[in-house]
Amino acid sequence: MVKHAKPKGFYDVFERKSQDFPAGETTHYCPGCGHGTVHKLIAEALVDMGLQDRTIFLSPVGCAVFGYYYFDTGNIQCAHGRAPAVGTGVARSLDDAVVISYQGDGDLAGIGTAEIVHAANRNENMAVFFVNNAIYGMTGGQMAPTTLLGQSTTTSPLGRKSEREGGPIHMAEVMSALEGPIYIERCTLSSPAGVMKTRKAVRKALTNQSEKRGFSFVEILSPCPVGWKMTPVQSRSWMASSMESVFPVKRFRDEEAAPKGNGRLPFLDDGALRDLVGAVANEVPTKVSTLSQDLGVKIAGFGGQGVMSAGILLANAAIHEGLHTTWLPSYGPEMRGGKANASVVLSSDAVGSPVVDVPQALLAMNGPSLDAFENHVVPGGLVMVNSSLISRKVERRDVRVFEAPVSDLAAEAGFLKGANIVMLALFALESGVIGIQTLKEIIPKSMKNKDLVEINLRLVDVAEEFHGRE
Ligand SMILES: Cc1ncc(C[n+]2csc(CCOP(=O)(O)OP(=O)(O)O)c2C)c(N)n1
Ligand code: SF4
Repeated sequence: MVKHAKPKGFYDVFERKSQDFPAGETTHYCPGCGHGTVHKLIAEALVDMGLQDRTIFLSPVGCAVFGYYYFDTGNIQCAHGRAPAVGTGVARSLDDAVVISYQGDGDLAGIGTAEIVHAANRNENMAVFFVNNAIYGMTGGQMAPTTLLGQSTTTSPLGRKSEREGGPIHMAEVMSALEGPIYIERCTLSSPAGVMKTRKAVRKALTNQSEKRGFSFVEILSPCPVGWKMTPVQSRSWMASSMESVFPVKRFRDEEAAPKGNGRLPFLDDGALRDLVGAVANEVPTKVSTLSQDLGVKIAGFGGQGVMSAGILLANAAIHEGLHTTWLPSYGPEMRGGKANASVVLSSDAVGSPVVDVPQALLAMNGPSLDAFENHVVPGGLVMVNSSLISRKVERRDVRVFEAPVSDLAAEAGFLKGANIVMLALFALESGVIGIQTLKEIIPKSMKNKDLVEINLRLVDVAEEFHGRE
């Protein structure tokens, strides 16, 4: 008896799947579907090649959306068509990762066309397995970019016609028009021989990926018996008789000489990043602060109030104190005078996400900012209010409120534009998150316009005096 074992690249029991389906030992794919075959080829190869622990498998939107139910690897389920963008981020931040972008034809050649073209053009370090079944399987058999001329689908019931729907897109050929990719091959699952060739192509792409040679693209013609309304056997014959003449099975490119090692440049190495951030980041931290939890700060106002530069100063001050930090600007659609806010995260450890949806502290420079973010502040958080421009009171009873007429204080000192500095200095004093002395040290180093250093330092003194009086 021949016993076909499940590759160790899969989980023994598909526990996640069993939440939705009764059996946890089989996949959700229809009988005769090519996804199962391609999954198996990948899972076996990962184990045989010792790559499982390094692999990040990117599943698409499409029938393979639940790839993470099955592959016992790192997994990320990506938004429709966006796996190459996610893969770019993974490949560029984890040097050792084996990045697999697994995509259907709707995902890769429809909604994600731009993503795949640009990732390929940049020769990103990833292996792309493009499962071309000439139809949108998951959503019930609509026409895909790769649907053949004459093929009827639920949205091309009369058969695809080039004058009406355009012709099928040949993605391996599109890839071949780009200089980036190092390996491009089209394979087919129509016969056992085709499956064996696909097996080789999968391994070749994974070898390239494990050696960090660059971008590999394997298009796999794959049956969708259910979407095609055929039996599994009929679907194989149709692939051989129809699909393969439209999509010739061949190797388009194999740059065996592509250098090993991570040929891609990092976006910024540490040194360049430090230069960009400015002199501040090149300094040894003055003290090493610790925070018991990540602190999200939202500084909000209208364009021109300096909320972005206040955010940068806060981030620089945090770096100066040995903390990790991120700064994320958000602008309204207007060029000037629109809404603007800066999200700053301070942490004792690497920051997971720069997004601040639920701030621990809100620095509201004007009324609309308080209106927009008051309710987002965590209970027990701090709300700092520019009472020069905000006449209403904070309605929340579960937050700490500190009001200060920061615009008036800045104007009285002769520099209205420095209201942001007064606000930031008051935040430092009120929260204790960064030292006021740190702020004073950072201002001369961070400000490009040296003429403004003196007045901004005076504004910190103004804030100290005000805080002392309160
Ligand atoms: C942004 C977005 N648009 C559309 C959809 C609906 N949708 C889900 S899967 C799919 C097509 C999948 O087809 P394909 O990539 O060929 O994969 P298959 O299911 O055939 O394996 C579409 C259009 C979606 N989920 N999200
Ligand atoms: S609909 Fe088609 S692609 Fe989706 S699981 Fe079924 S056979 Fe496979």
